[in-house]
Amino acid sequence: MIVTAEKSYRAEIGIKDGRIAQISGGQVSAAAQVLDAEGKWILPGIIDVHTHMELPMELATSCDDFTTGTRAAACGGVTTIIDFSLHRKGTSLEASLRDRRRAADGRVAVDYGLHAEIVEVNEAILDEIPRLVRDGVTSFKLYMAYRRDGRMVDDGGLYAVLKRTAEVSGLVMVHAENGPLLEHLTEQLLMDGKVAPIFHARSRPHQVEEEAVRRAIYLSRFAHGHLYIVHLTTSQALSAVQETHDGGFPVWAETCPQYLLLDETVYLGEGGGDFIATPPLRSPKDREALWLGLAQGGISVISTDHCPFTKEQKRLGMERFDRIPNGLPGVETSLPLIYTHGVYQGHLTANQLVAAMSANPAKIFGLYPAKGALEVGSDADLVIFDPQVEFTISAKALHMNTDFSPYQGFTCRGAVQLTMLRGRIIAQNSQFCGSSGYGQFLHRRIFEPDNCQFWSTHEKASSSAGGPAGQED
Ligand code: DUC
Ligand code: ZN
Repeated sequence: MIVTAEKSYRAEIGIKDGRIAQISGGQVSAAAQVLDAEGKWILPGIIDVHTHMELPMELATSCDDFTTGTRAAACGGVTTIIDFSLHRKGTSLEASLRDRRRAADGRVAVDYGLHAEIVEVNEAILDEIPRLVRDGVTSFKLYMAYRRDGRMVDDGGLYAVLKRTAEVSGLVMVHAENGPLLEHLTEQLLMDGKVAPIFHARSRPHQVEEEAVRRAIYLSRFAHGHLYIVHLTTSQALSAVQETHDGGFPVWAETCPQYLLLDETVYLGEGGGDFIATPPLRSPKDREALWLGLAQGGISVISTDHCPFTKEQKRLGMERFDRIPNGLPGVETSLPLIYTHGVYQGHLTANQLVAAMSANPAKIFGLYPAKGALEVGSDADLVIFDPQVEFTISAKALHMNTDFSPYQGFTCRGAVQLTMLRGRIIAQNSQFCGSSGYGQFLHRRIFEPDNCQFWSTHEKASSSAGGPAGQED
């Protein structure tokens, strides 16, 4: 069963020279090797557009490097990641991209792209934007928080980048949290001796996110910009996005498995600090709103914000919630988790899963239809997925370079059986069998907003949205 963003149907796929050469109702012509996928689904490879391999933070560096992280990605059905350059004040965007490519090239097991991070805005930086877009780096990431780390940009800087980027058909991604507000709330909590992990959530209540999302949208409208909100987590912020769509202005939003599956009560349990991520985990009500947002099209993408730390690394900051390295592992587990909790439990159709995890990211980030599609001419990036298999997540059995999984003990229905990248099998039955360095850097095309207004074609979600069988047409 071939499952794309548009439809599910039975067919055979023929692959030649790393690309899909044929899709037919009957047997494909003379093949050197035949893979039997009877009873299984074939999905386009998952595209995770938000990962942080080897990201240095105040007390620790995220513990997957480009080698381990992309091997784990392959085992999880991910064939493309988009990570970030690490921009520092006083340096050029181009230099930071060069450095990051040096860290990744020759080590990545899946194809990859880079978003250009911008932590300082001036004329020289703005002048780099058109050059980068021309060279295939078409998306730029800005932070409205993280002042202490020197990453926060102010509203003037955000406006300027939105404007310049839209002029050359690029896309601006924002981490939308009000930095000064959350710093104030954090100080107040610390002064009151409130240092436990749950206060991470209290220091960043939904107002911190909603205000920043609304402000970013406001600035984007003023600048005629192209805005993509990373890791959206609350019903209030989602309403801001939906109101903007209803008003006829486009804005794109992603969420992540942790915000769909977990809630803030984990901060109260033993090892609560291990779950610290930014934004924080939210309420069960928010989780429901996010699933609905995905089904109705307000949220276009599921990425992971993969940023793993070991338990030992997390413990480095354990005495104070704001010191704990923030981030969660996720690149390897996203597909089975979203299948189980999204499709099998009826929040999404199988086609909506493929849209959010493969086709939409490919369209938004300039990779479609080479990636994100199963069409003649597309790269043969695909997953053979067995929707019947059950397994229980255990950090020990995963390939990510951490001893912690936020989903430890979760039972999944549906497993990745095989991952193929440009015609080559890179993982099979949870074993990596690709090679580091086979992954290629992707020069991406410009952003085309008219091809990405997914919410306008979405049907309103109904109780029949999902189900184990998916949608066959
Ligand atoms: N959030 C995280 O949890 N980790 C890395 C960066 C981010 O924004
Ligand atoms: Zn992130």
